[in-house]
Amino acid sequence: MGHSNSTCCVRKSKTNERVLMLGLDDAGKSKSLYYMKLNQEIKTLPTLGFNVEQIELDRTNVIIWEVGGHKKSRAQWHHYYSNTIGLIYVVDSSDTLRMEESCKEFLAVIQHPEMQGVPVLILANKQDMSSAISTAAISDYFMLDTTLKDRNWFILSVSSVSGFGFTEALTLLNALVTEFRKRKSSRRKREELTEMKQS
Ligand SMILES: Nc1nc2c(ncn2[C@@H]2O[C@H](COP(=O)(O)OP(=O)(O)OP(=O)(O)O)[C@@H](O)[C@H]2O)c(=O)[nH]1
Ligand SMILES: [Mg+2]
Repeated sequence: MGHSNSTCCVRKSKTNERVLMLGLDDAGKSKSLYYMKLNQEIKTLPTLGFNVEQIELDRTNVIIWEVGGHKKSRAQWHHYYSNTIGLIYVVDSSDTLRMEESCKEFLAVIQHPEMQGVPVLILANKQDMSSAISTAAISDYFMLDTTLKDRNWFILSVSSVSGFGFTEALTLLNALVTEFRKRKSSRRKREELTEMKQS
């Protein structure tokens, strides 16, 4: 009898972390979310409000919030920013007419004080379409090397019709949120230490 102090059998439970999925209407956010969750293509309707799904990654359970991308919904995006550990920004790679609009919305999100330093995974979606532009072209358009220089980020070609790219998307998301969580926790420890020294 008695309480075992051994740590060999203690499994750390996974934490639940919030990831935000944004992008213009019709970019393919819902279809991407459910490809990540179910590993299959599903039919979607425009998102009124939000969809929320839990996905189990290697180290973390992420709760992905997909918020509708129509103009009216975009005004609500900021309500979802707090405690976000990762941003998935979905771009319709074939919608060159709205690339500037997408870029403008993207900049507004990443420059918001609550989104400072949050890692970003950009899904260059609809790569199955012949009119799709490349990740390099999107990176140039969004000037990612400059706009995201304060954080970790990746841009990835995907198609939420064929499923191309989603295995890698989950691996990258896992790496991004794990790294960010570690940095957040060591920053918190440093702050606690400073507070203790000052008191
Ligand atoms: N060809 C192609 N069509 C796609 C792809 N992803 C999404 N679509 C289509 O694009 C349309 C919009 O997809 P959704 O996933 O609903 O878009 P959304 O970004 O969630 O849109 P909102 O919720 O309204 O903001 C649907 O007709 C999808 O079938 C893709 O990778 N390839
Ligand atoms: Mg949607």
